[in-house]
Amino acid sequence: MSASTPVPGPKTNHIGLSVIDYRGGKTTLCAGCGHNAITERIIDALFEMGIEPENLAKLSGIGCSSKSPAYFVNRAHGFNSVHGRMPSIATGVALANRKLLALGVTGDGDTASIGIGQFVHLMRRNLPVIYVIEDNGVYGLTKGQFSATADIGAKLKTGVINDLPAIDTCLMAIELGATFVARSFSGDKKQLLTVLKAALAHRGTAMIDVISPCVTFNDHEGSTKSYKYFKEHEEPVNEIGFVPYFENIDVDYDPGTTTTVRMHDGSELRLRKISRDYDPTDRLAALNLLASSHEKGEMLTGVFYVNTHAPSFTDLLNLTDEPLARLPEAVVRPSRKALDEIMEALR
Ligand SMILES: Cc1ncc(C[n+]2csc(CCOP(=O)(O)OP(=O)(O)O)c2C)c(N)n1
Ligand code: SF4
Ligand SMILES: [Mg+2]
Repeated sequence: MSASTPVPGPKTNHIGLSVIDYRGGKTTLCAGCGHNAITERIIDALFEMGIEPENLAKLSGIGCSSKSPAYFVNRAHGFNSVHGRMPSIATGVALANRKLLALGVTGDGDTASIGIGQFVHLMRRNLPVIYVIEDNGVYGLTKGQFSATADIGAKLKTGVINDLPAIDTCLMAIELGATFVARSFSGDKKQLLTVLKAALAHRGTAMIDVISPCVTFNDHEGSTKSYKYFKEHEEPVNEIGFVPYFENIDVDYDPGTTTTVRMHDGSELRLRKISRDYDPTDRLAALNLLASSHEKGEMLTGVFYVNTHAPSFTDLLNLTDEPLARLPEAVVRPSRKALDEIMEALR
């Protein structure tokens, strides 16, 4: 290269940032942990969608998975809550400042064990939040006990067999009212990235259960959440295509086999049938699909359900356009006269 040849800079997205702007601290998780691969995909998705780092609120509970937000987008807001309590914090964030993009990262223990009560209420509210479960079937941080998403018959390294049925967080989320529900695999780069980008374009609860093997405590023979087992048994129900609103939407597809969903920001999600004849906009069909897959022991992935018409929690509350957190005191605080009248009425 001659001295005058300009050196190309890093690739930038449509808001002029490079992928470096979406990185976080260096991971302290085990090498090979599925959670690290999910972090990489989250970074790629936020970069490709051109999300403003300062507009992002990263939320989590406690667990190896809940440490993940420290490893992406340093410039974002962040709140690492108590074990299983991330939904309360996410609700506060989304209501206090509706302009922020709330992204929760949690574990299967954080969500389906200690946090299940919080999880169900978050799902039924359809709060605008992206809720990613890094699902390894165990409590990784506390040395690998079974979590409530462990499959019946799965075996721990110690030989202990799980004889309780698994909670299916996707089935629960659809039943309760979440409006974008998907399952993916940390080892499936393309599918996971596409699902995350579509979730970023959704305005309602986007619940994504990502199978994420724990290489230290749950990646052995007898585990149903190991890399080997999931690679051999994963069955995608649809091929997922996503065209963001800022790209040419005019791409060919076959309407006979593809369901196209227009997302809130104008992007298009295209779900092409693979083997099954089912419509991901039909809630009952999605519930049936997941319930029957349990009977057969199938490991389905894909976008199971999407509904862009249901009102979100913030729509129902009819919040002001100006974020509540930014309203001046004169607007949010009752006058002295109004307070005196209230006190008088209570005498
Ligand atoms: C109130 C409370 N109870 C128990 C614990 C101990 N604890 C920490 S993390 C964890 C489970 C984490 O499992 P999961 O959410 O699946 O995350 P992973 O480590 O597998 O990613 C438990 C039980 C705690 N920190 N706080
Ligand atoms: S213990 Fe398991 S879940 Fe935790 S960082 Fe290591 S591999 Fe990941
Ligand atoms: Mg776990």
